[in-house]
Amino acid sequence: MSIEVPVSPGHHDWHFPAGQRLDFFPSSVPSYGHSRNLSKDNPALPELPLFLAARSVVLADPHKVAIVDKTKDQSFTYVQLLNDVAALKAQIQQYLSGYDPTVSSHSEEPRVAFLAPAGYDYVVTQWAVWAAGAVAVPLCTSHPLKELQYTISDSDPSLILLHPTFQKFEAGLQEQAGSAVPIVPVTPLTQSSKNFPFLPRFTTSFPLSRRALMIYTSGTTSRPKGCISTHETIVFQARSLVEAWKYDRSDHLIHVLPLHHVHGIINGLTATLLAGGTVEMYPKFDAKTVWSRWSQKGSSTMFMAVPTVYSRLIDYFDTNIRGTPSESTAREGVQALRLIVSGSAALPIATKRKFEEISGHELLERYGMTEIGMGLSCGLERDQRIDGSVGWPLPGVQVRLTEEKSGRIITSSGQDESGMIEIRGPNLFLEYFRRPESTAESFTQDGWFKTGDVAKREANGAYFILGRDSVDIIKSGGYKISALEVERKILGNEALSPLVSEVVVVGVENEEWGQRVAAVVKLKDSATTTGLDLATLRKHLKEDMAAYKVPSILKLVDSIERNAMGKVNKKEILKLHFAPKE
Ligand code: MLC
Ligand code: AMP
Repeated sequence: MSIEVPVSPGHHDWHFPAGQRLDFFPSSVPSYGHSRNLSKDNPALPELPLFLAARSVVLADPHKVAIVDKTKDQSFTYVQLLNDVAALKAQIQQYLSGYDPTVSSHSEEPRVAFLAPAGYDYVVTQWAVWAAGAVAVPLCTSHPLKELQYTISDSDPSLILLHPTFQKFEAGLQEQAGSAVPIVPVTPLTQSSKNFPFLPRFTTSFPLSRRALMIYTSGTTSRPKGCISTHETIVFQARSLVEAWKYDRSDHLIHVLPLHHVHGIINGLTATLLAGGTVEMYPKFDAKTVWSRWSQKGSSTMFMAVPTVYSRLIDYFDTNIRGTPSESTAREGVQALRLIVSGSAALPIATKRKFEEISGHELLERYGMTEIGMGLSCGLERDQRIDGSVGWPLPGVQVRLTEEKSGRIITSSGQDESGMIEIRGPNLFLEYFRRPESTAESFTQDGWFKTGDVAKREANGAYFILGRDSVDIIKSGGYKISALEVERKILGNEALSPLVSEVVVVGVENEEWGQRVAAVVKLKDSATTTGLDLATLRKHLKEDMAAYKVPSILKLVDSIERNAMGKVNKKEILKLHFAPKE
């Protein structure tokens, strides 16, 4: 069975009572629930804040574009978005046999996993899952089957929605999920040839304390955990950014980030749509495309990315634009943007400076995490952007530093001080899915989330990230990678395990990537003649894990140093094998 999302207005006949078209009555947009005695079966949307915000955009401007889908080369209005969401939500509900989010006796919301390319179909799917009161589990489009299968087995979904782009995974996902879990192809949506003149019906919302989103995140354990946020959390996170960075309806975001992490989902998609702006969505970052769009002065107002993306944009400019006739158009185009933000990893000051020389923009740096959304941010005003600093607590977010060993709270003394960052506020996630112990361990007794990041706070209250407490967490290109997971995958890989005796994975500092994943490998005696090269290691590992987690450095060694307890000191390994040459 397939979910048929209607693409022609003909399927939406019940949306078109004569004489009440939006075009003619923009200030009094009819909503079915109030204006007509229509069948109760008409798809309706719960009054979630995001949907209400979208409705108010439609009321103000029925033609307002929500999404520009660059793969389809089509634009989609807010009113079409709400209608498509309502239609898909109704169909999702049919699969969630009898689940009703308004009934509080449901202790666990059903999970709906979905795999869709970044674009309009992704947004409709995610919003429709939210409308159905289920937990959206966005799968990563660059994951190989085995990693998708892990996410499926761990998130235990009741339904999987699969975009045709990823049809090749259907059999493998079905095998993992079992025959009781339907895998339903979602028919891609197209821009309607006519307008959608009516808003869907709205009904009272279920409680916002219900679980809404599950994002897989790596930690100090070897397996990624599902981090669950509620509707309340998501809306709070997005509103806090809207307030701090002043998103509004005139904003147009060029969105190039993956949509299985908070940077892309919350900062990019949700906050912009909550503010009534337009999101121009690309399936993947490409420096040439971004420069070409920026060169069309005034066509976008915002851009958000990880430091590696800025490094790529600088390289592209230097190689292809600087000194050419298009240089001034490109510079003026980017200069006209309102806001350009960097985050998810430390922004090297050299990158910040080079980008500023080209664009005139001093990148706004902020700090966040899957479990907290965004916590700290430099200000919109130029004098609130400090080199190397991630700024001050965002609206509604509490931040404190504690002493690493004792847990003592470091009170502001008017002096520079450093410690572990702890966060509290409505921005915090609810739990790691079905991991009560990990959840409990990650909070202090008084409800502060222990981020594992170490920071310095200066006398003016600005925070500077100094690094992570654990060497087992690597950040490469903005992705968080567990060194332990990579080690386990190498030792467990069918082709590699006969060759590898011991392996240690570390993050090696790198200007472009932040860190690169490096594997220090001692081969088995039997394998010393065959050897192992980086290409072979990467080829085999890419079957088991996302390419971004796969080591890009391989160091073969005769022995791996251990202390008297048999433990590896990764800081020593880094010094020994990867210290910069004098
Ligand atoms: C890609 N590769 C990576 C990588 N990304 N390797 C290490 N680390 C990464 N992040 C691999 C590719 O698989 C490829 O391998 C090779 O590197 C070169 O690929 P590419 O095509 O040049 O790279 P590209 O696909 O363009 O990706 C680069 C990137 C991407 C920077 C655009 O990594 C990216 O989108 N990063 C953003 C991640 C993100 O959104 N993080 C936010 C997490 S939330 P091969 O072998 O095929 O050549 C969070 C909280 C917060 O952190 O604060 O925001
Ligand atoms: P993730 O778990 O993928 O959400 O990654 C969150 C982690 O990214 C944080 O715990 C930090 O270590 C890191 N991070 C996010 N933003 C910044 C930043 N601006 N500077 C340094 N590190 C950052």
